[in-house]
Amino acid sequence: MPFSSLVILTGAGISAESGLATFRASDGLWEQHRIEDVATPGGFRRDPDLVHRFYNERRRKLKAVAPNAAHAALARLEAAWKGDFLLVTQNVDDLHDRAGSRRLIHMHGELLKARCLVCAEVHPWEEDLGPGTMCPQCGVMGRLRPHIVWFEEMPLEMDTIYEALERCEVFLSVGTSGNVYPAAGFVEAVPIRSRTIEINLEPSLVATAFKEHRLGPASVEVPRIVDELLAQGS
Ligand code: BV8
Repeated sequence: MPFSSLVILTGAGISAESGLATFRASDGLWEQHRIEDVATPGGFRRDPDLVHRFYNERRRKLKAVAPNAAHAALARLEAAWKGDFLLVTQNVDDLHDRAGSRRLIHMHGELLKARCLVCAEVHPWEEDLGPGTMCPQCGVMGRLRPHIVWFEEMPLEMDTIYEALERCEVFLSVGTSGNVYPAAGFVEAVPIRSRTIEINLEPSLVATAFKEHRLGPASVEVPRIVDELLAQGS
């Protein structure tokens, strides 16, 4: 089965070795803040300055880190893969982009983009956001939000993602705890005969839904499976 259809899902674990904290590790980002205070629409309505500070800090940190061997391996796989290929990330960092991934969907949005609540324009955004920030498109001040999908908001490009899942022959999940839906349910949406592989430091909450498991750091296990997939062509 040369170069079958491949869908890959990544989570915060693939960026951990680049130095970005994951969400549920002991040093997780959420430790300093309750999820509902910084990653929900209600939290932003209640205290926009707190939410802006939370994302401004993460945007600054992102400039100081770099993609790791796992990000590079997935970009290499995409470049050499002759079948259908889609990389879906839950991560809002740009490490897959910087590693060269192109057929990539950021289903939870992107830290380096801002969206205007007045004109809905999405802008690339590397600096801080705050009450004094003006929308380059409509000129209104202080109505820009991080282009991030918060809890209770609909993830992006779900139709494209489910179309790819429903016809994929290989589904690979890397570095996600299986806490957050709908991403955690993707493995249930692939055809029953597909190859399903989970790479993680420890079994995720949905590990039993996968046929194959590889426990270990992404920087070791992802280059390894990429070499195998390219050698087999499937
Ligand atoms: C939705 C952006 C539906 C923010 C994120 C009530 C009302 C509405 C919805 C719900 C509800 N109750 C529950 C829900 C569903 C909810 C949900 O799942 N909640 C959870 C907490 C129970 N989901 C949603 O709200 C989603 N939307 O359902 O909309 C809807 C329907 C109709 C109409 C409207 C809406 C939206 C979810 C998106 C939230 N936004 N991110 C931000 O980043 O600031 S989610 C956030 O968690 C990140 O994106 C992160 O990627 C994601 C998942 O976490 P993981 O990536 O898995 O990271 P984690 O730390 O958990 O795990 C890391 C793993 O890596 C670990 O297993 C670790 O062992 C491993 N690891 C660590 N190091 C390594 C490693 N592995 C390999 N190598 C290493 N070196």
